[in-house]
Amino acid sequence: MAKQPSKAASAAKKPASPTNAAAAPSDDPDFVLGSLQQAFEANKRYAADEAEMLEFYRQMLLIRRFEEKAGQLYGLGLIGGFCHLYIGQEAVAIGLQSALDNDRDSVITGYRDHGHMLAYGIDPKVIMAELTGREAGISKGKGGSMHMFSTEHKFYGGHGIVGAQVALGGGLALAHQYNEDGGICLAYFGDGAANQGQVYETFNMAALWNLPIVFVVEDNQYAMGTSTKRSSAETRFYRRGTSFRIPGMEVNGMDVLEVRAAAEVAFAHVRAGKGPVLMECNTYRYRGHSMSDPAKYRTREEVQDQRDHHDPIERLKKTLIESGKGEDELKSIDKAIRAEVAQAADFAETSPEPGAGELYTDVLVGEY
Ligand SMILES: Cc1ncc(C[n+]2csc(CCOP(=O)(O)OP(=O)(O)O)c2C)c(N)n1
Ligand SMILES: [Mg+2]
Repeated sequence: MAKQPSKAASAAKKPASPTNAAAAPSDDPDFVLGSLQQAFEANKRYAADEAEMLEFYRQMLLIRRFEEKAGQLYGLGLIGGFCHLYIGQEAVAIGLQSALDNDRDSVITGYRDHGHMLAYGIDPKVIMAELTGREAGISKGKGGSMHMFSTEHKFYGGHGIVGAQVALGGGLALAHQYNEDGGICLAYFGDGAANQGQVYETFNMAALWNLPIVFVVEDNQYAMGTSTKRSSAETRFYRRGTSFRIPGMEVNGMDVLEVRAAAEVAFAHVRAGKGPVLMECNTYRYRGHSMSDPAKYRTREEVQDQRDHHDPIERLKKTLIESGKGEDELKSIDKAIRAEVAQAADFAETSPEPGAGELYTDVLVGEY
């Protein structure tokens, strides 16, 4: 039988689920790509109180100083393997993760993952010790920069295979739905990963099964040395869920209050059982793709322009000062963070390496 025009079937508006896969979600005539965007646009900057703003400021600054220090330790040869810094993108992780319910929600990301871990308030010492491959590291020094994990926090990595975390995130969301634990999954990926096939397989299943997941494209404008303009036919990534009937949101990822406002709208939608959301956060990485990137594909001026005119920490600082905070108080926050990061680096340099026996642990899961 030929496919019916969708309007004729408007009565069949049942959400699909793994156990109810026969209902056709495309029979819902009400899909509007920008439905959530409208709600978000109406209230685009989260009305944070002073304490919240200071906390966002402190958390973003912690990521910035931590990453600067990680860059130094890498230069000194204390961090092996790859190391991808998050400098410039801080507002994305903080704006989104500050809105999560850490008792039930899960997070998964790619290899640019230090900031997402710091956003939990995890002690910077154990994250830095992971970078230097020490026993005290959050993955006992065996994960390193790209493969950090904390099941305790429901943080599921840290993944080096571009785009793989999106499909795994779909699995996490399915587990939330199956276990009826009320949690949602936040799955981050890059503009480059957005061109991976498995991303769209996941979109399809997530929409079909109404999974509780927020897909976040951190569009930092480059995938290694390739700009989005050179690699992507559609650079407005929020539109890429359209054919799966996933509403899209377009967010300034350089403004933590804007990201947080978008998070409120997206999370409420997903938590209400209305299925996935695709959020594009427009951002910029100041450093190279990884520590070994000479960054010849862009000009110094381009980077400087972002630093001078779009920096997320400076933007929030301006808002704080306009609301009456003194520069001195903000400086003292920076001083305290620098001291905390210096201590984390000392710890990471001086704590012991894992014993040889660790080679045989965490390799296979036990019986279950
Ligand atoms: C499946 C796969 N293909 C290629 C690579 C090599 N690779 C590592 S990072 C990267 C670029 C990804 O860029 P993007 O998704 O924009 O994330 P960003 O690094 O900008 O955060 C590539 C191609 C890989 N790790 N995995
Ligand atoms: Mg990118």
